[in-house]
Amino acid sequence: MTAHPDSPRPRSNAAYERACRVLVAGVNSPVRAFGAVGGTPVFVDRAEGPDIFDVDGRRYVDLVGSWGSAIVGHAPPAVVEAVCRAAKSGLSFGACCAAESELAEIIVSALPSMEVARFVNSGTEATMSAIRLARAATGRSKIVKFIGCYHGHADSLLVAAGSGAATYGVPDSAGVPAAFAECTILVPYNDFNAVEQAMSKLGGEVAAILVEPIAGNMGYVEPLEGFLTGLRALCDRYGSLLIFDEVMTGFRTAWGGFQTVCGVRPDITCLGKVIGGGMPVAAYGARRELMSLVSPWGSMYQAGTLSGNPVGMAAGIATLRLCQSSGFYDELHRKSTQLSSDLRAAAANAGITLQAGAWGGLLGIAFSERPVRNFADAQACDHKLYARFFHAMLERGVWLPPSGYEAMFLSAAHDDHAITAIINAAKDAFRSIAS
Ligand code: KE4
Repeated sequence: MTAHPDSPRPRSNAAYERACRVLVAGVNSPVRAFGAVGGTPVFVDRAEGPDIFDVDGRRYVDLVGSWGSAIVGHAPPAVVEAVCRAAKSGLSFGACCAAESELAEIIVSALPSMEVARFVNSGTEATMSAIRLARAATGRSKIVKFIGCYHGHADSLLVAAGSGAATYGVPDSAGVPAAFAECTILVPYNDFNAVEQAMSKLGGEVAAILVEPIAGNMGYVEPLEGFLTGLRALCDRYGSLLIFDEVMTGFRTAWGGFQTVCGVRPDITCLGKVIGGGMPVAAYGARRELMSLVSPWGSMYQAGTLSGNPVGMAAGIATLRLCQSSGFYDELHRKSTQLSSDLRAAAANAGITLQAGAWGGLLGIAFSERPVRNFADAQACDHKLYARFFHAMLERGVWLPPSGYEAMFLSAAHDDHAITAIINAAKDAFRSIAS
């Protein structure tokens, strides 16, 4: 049975009609509108552990996890309790509080490349600030970015972006001045020769190379052997800074981030999602000498009303404390690699070739005959088949990302029962879309 994208969810449909009267496309972030998979967005009532429940009372095993924030599952009691306790003492002070230092101490202790951090409220703010810092530190204006990587919606980064923009087939966003795009050099992900050529021409003008160490916004794309170390060497050769955007991979692929796995030390790291545990918390950071340029220590201005607010800090501290439990990431990695392997096998049994990969709690699939190495490969995947698979899984109680350009997110709450449910649904869903 391939479910009709609009299978009866009367309360969701009514909620969506209401939302469309006052919110752009009824959503507060484009990917949620189901534009890439068709059908009407499903409205969530609540979430708990590995599960999400819609307003029509249906239950789903969730593989979006608030796009990575919910790494210990939804509404984890220890985190909810910490948030409630913090909230009772005030929601935001606009002044210093010890919780900011406590969360920063956990983060910098996990990342050898980071001595000093600055909290912001979104991944977009983190990458935007990191780029400004690189420009302030080098006095240069150009940034090298990889086609298909998504770093939030700062103007200079919405040039051949991945994620939402790519999903809508609009790699360049309206409203981005040409002058901004001219400061951004675009090269294909995993194409070291292309980066080397770009740097040989413009390296002296490049403030930073910005990269997702595992790309999670054109599906799931791992760096080829030597790619990240090569970027490090190029930055050293031309005096540019290396920025790792670990908003998605940070504290998800490993304690600290993928930099602790690949052994490449970036100059600046951007974090988000997991470090807020679902609350709007993100950060950027670097060695002290670089961060000394940030206001009010230095002349690079960056600020934020709600940055470091006590409730977000409490959520982040409680979440990271749970991530520090023994074997946390080994178990996540075991489950996600097993799941990606089982998905590949289930697809093959239905005569479908599926690419699938995983690292830590991050995984992804692609309907493609060959491995996905860059954005062109990602675009060549069968996104229509992904859309059918999305709805077939939704009808079988599994909530996948509503776009083939997204990655999937496993949590510590996804126990064997939840993973078995995913695989059983997938076996049936692959058969239904293959017919
Ligand atoms: P936010 O501004 O959405 O907090 O973070 C932007 C960002 C930065 N860097 C990376 C590597 C990211 O993946 C993101 C945001 N991720 C998307 C998921 N592909 C968020 C989902 C959405 O846009 O609704």
